[in-house]
Amino acid sequence: YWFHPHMGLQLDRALYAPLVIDERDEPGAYDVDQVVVLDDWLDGIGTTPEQTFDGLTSMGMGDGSGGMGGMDHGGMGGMDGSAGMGGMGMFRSDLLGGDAGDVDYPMHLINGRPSSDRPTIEVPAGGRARLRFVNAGSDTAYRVALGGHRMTVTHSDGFPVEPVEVDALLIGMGERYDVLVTPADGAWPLVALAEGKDLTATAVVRTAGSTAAAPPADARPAELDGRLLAYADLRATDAVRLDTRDADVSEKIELSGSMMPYSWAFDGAAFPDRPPIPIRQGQRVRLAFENTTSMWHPIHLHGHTFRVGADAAGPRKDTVNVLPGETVTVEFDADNPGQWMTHCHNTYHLERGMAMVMSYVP
Ligand SMILES: [Cu+2]
Repeated sequence: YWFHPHMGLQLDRALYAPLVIDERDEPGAYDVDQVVVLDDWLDGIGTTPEQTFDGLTSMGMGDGSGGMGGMDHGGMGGMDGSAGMGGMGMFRSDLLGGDAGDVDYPMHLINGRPSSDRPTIEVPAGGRARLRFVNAGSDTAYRVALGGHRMTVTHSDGFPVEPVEVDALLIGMGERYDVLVTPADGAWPLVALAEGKDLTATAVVRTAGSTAAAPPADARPAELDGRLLAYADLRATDAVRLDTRDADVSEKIELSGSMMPYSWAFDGAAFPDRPPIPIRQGQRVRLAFENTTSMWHPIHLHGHTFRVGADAAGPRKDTVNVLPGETVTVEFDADNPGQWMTHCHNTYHLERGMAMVMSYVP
């Protein structure tokens, strides 16, 4: 897990930390336990997050000349989109169904470090490492692979899944995956490709005592284009499955909005205007997120871990990527009374109001 604020754009200034909860009877056997936090970075080397947000929200407003009015105010560094903004369909990804992101980050980080100062993860020779990936980015999905190796996925958003072997993972903002790897002797590139943005964050996985040369800092291992984990590959373990039963509350929520004007919301109503969904303790709740926008959204629910899809074996998660044109259905049991947000985990979409409340009522 990880914890972080939902106040303004603080998340894009790295106000967050990982949180690892060890199971009392953790069945996994591994020699190294390493959190791998992925992040997109611009503060101090590009525009500030606030300037970036102002630039995005001023698109399509102003004088309307060529649809770019309003972009000429201070801090945006001109009209070429090079100063933090990557809107206007600049970033494309087939894996994300179209528009990959809104913000042009100059740098991508693993555990707070750029590729020029990349971290090394040391694993005993012949040993097994558990890597806990967290995408703490604000506007970037990462495609992650370890050169020369496959990874065995064991957990989705903190919940166990039946182990599945893949070459690469696509991780949306807010998503977490745990994987096991047993590196062969040597030094291997762990690469997080900023999906659709053509930049990488990297680390080196090195076996103890290996004198192998470090892989190039700009390595793009073939595994990035190998077998990619799909949600359909993930099956919750028996112990954490959510049984199938009729929903007491069933709501469709439209993911709505556009780049111009820069407007993101649920059902066309930015927070707090979308009415809360009332739920009662003990109810089964089904939410269908229908994405009618041209951009993907990682949708996150607070206070609960839902099941993705209608199958009892669907993975337990709390964040799910919904691609353009897709409808993703999730279910959860109302077992944690309170007022809980569900929101898009794109920090800039959230700041624009892509959030609403699940409200427990008596
Ligand atoms: Cu979004």
